[in-house]
Amino acid sequence: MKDTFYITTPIYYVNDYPHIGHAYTTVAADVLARYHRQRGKKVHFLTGTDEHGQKIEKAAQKKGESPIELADRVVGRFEGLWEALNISHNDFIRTSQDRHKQGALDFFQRCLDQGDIYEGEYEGWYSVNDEEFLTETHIAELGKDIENDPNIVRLKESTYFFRLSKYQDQLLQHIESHPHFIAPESRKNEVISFIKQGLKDLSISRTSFSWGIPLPNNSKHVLYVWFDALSNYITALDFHNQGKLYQEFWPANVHLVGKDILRFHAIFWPIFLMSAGLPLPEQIFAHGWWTVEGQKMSKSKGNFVDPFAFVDQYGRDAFRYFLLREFSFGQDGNFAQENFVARLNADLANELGNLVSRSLSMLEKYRDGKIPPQPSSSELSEWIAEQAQKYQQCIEEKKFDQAFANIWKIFARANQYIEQKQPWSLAKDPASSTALDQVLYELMEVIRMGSALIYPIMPDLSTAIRDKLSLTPIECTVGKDFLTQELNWGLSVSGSPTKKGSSLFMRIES
Ligand code: ME8
Repeated sequence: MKDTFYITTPIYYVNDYPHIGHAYTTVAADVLARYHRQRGKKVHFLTGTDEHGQKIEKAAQKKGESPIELADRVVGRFEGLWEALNISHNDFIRTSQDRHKQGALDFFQRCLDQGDIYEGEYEGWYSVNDEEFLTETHIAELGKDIENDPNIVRLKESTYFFRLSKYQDQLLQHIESHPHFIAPESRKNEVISFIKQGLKDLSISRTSFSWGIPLPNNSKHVLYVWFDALSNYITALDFHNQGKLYQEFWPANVHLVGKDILRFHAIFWPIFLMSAGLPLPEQIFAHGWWTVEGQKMSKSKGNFVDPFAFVDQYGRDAFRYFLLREFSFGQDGNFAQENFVARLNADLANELGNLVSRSLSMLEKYRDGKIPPQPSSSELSEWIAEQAQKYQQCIEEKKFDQAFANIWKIFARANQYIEQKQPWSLAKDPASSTALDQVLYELMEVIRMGSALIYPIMPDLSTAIRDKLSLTPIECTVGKDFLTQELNWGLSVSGSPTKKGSSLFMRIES
């Protein structure tokens, strides 16, 4: 098994402030990064910002500042959000950095040397918002009104084209022979049918504005922003120097993206890589789209969900959990305040919060807060091991909602176990002392294992629970599968002190 894991998010445009959609992809990547670290892999987790192009230039002009001033200002907002959400990225790339510009040009040069780039003239439509060349069919598909859409412009400019068409068959073969290359399956089928309609050569340089990376062979041109942006996945690994990171981590294990930018990642990016003679990433996973209270988020509606506000009010772990638990990764979903509150109350306050607080209260009351002796057998251990196995399989397949549902089955079962065993009755009869020890020990084991299972999604909570059990936080050591170790039954040490402390979650009154 490969002992490294390289995961990326899209690099986000700096024309706007981050919202729930950006948080979604980045939290998902963080969960996978933490999960693999916890299992002993050497992880590299990259995120960053996409700062060049016409869209950014235009946004800066509107605000009366230079593009780099705009980028410098907005980038702090993204970095601040990742800190607020406890994102554990190893690197943050900005496409305005020299390391990126050098690497992007090396990448371009390789394709040029390969004979895949030729000079010509592009005449047609361009969406500044999506930084995308549009065909008439595409415009019709999107239902755009060219005449009245200020973001769609007519271009007629000299350009360098990339021979996409040359790689069409090779790409289809790659997709067929690597069944997990594009996921989920439904998205893969969309990409395949798009390719089969025939790929047109792609314009990869622009001349009608200047905010970009000038081409080495013709400085009147700047690199098309998507060629520039996609190359971040290797430039951040010190591709320019063929450095240690590049050697160690390329090809990526997974590029997480939203469905809006799948074509760029599943068609352009692999083809550029083929041309440059570089290996392709293992997987491109496209997740679905959030709407808010049933509506698309937009500036005109002013309905962006601000992640900072939710983190401030409900805590970062609760927000992280909600994002990935609410609907399956790959599908579209809707954000409704009411569902957010209901989810937090049911899963966090009632199921998990209650389990921890009543178990530790009973331990305090009946056993002076000390973990009882380990029983000779366990009623729950086998079943829990099965659920934990299912959880791991779901995480590996990026089925986050199901993964967490499996953990919550364990908590629900433990709560039922309390009802069934009635420790308060056992405590009344000295002859039931061993039976009571067993119940309390089993509960401590569930909570201990639970703290390891929830670590990737709720790292603070994991640490807080472990602290109550006098356990150190989850270890992430390369080469050591800490999760598997923690899932062994019987690691709670008899006589260890526990502390009930304050509640983990308070019910939210709507
Ligand atoms: O496209 N629901 O950047 P971007 C879910 N710079 N996810 C959403 C979302 C929503 N409503 N809105 C945004 C770009 N996202 C390019 C990428 S990569 C080489 C260059 C997330 O700032 C989702 O991941 O428009 C989507 O793909 C990404 O933000 C787009 O971010």
